[in-house]
Amino acid sequence: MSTQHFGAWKNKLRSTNRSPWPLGVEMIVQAPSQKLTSEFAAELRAGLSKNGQRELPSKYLYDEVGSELFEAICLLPEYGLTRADSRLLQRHAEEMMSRMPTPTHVAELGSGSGKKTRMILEALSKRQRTFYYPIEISPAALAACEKELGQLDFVSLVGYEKPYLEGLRAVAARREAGEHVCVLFLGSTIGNFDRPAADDFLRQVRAVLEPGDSLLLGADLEKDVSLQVAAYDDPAGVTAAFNLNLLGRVNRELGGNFQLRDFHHLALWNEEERRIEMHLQATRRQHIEIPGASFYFRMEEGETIWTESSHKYSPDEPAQMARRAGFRQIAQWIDDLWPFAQNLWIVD
Ligand code: AVJ
Repeated sequence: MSTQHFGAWKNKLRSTNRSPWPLGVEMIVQAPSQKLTSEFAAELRAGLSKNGQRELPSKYLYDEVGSELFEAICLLPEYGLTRADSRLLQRHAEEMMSRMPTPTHVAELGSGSGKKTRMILEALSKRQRTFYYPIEISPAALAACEKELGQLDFVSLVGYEKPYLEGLRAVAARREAGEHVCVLFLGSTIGNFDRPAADDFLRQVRAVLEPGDSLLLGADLEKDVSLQVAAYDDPAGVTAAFNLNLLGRVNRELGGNFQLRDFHHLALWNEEERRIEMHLQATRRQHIEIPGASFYFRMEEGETIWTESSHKYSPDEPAQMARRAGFRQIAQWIDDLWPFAQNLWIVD
């Protein structure tokens, strides 16, 4: 196609494109439900109107684009976390599942694409027919998981597009006498919670469970700070794109006017809290309008929006967290290449 033709074609399309964003975007982004949109708007208003540090909840990073960018992050050489998680499951899933009573069904908090879970389901299914309940608020991630694991013929998959605890309660409500539940919380997603909030969340998970049930918790461990920072600030800019896409999502779903080019991705190690923080820093003063959330504000040059925390743990920390939440840690496996732990907790 010659440049001239291309130009003419583009102009023709542009004149019929009445949406505020580039052509074609509507087709690739699923319209979220009314309820989810108003929750997004409410949480966005609450986070962005904070005095001092503005914030956006990290769970909103995972729309269709964000979920794909996260899959790409998992392939980056600097982000060893997912490979360590997978290696441990690969090596020890049999042993882990051999410790479960029969029958044990699997509920996974934040299924992601489902790739890691296959090893657990295969190990369990050697001795029983297994129900698998992925619980995931991202429809894109849930669909990917159903595609990856829905075909296993020894597994019945029932997905819940719900927040973690709501989904878990729905799973528990289905349980019949003598059936046990193993909750998977992999990939160090627990790290997105502040330490007190993690305790509180794990206690709420425990409250849904019964003796003989279990929780397999993946936790990324503290390591050399430069390695830790590089994992969240890769030179190819994939993590930056993942972070910036959150503003893109606000623009698409709530009609915001964030200029993504006027923000800079930051990954900082907070020594006191022992966590990586991702921020988006305004590189110039700007007026932000988000009509879908009826929210308007000004950002000063250098000001940041805090978008995610990824807490890092000492090797002993998971066992202490287990105790505080009413579990008992019965085993821990640590990867030998990338400090990361799988922690197996049971309810006595
Ligand atoms: C999926 C929440 C575990 O915190 O390491 C990756 C998300 N953020 N790179 C993490 C993430 C930036 C990831 N978790």
